[in-house]
Amino acid sequence: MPDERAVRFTVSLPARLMRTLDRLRAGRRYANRSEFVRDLLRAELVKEEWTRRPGETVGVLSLVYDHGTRALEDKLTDIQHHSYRTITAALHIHLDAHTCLEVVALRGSPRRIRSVANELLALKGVRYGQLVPATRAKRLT
Ligand code: NI
Repeated sequence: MPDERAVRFTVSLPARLMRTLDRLRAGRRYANRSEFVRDLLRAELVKEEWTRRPGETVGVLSLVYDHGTRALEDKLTDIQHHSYRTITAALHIHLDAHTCLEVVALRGSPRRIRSVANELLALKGVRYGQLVPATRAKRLT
């Protein structure tokens, strides 16, 4: 982490909004407002990375699917092999006799990651899935 001095500044908020800030901070177990506000700003930077900045980023896709759906595992594997440059790792968990959870790590442009994720999510037999944008954290400090 670069050695950069913290800068203090004063923020004025309506009392009600300040109570909301403290409620959210406490609910998410932050010990102080500064660390909470820093992470809110970092979350905005990740959003910006995924919407406005060119270049490579990373994401995590979860997939829950029925192990018994005909040819689904073959299709999932085919797509993952075809997209081997984008999919860096996959973890398969057998949740019960019929249901699988797969966690897939993706790397590439936001557009490419979304495209591969959507291809996997759209397969028949995938019951639930969610792409979670992550970051290479180049601009978060
Ligand atoms: Ni399984």
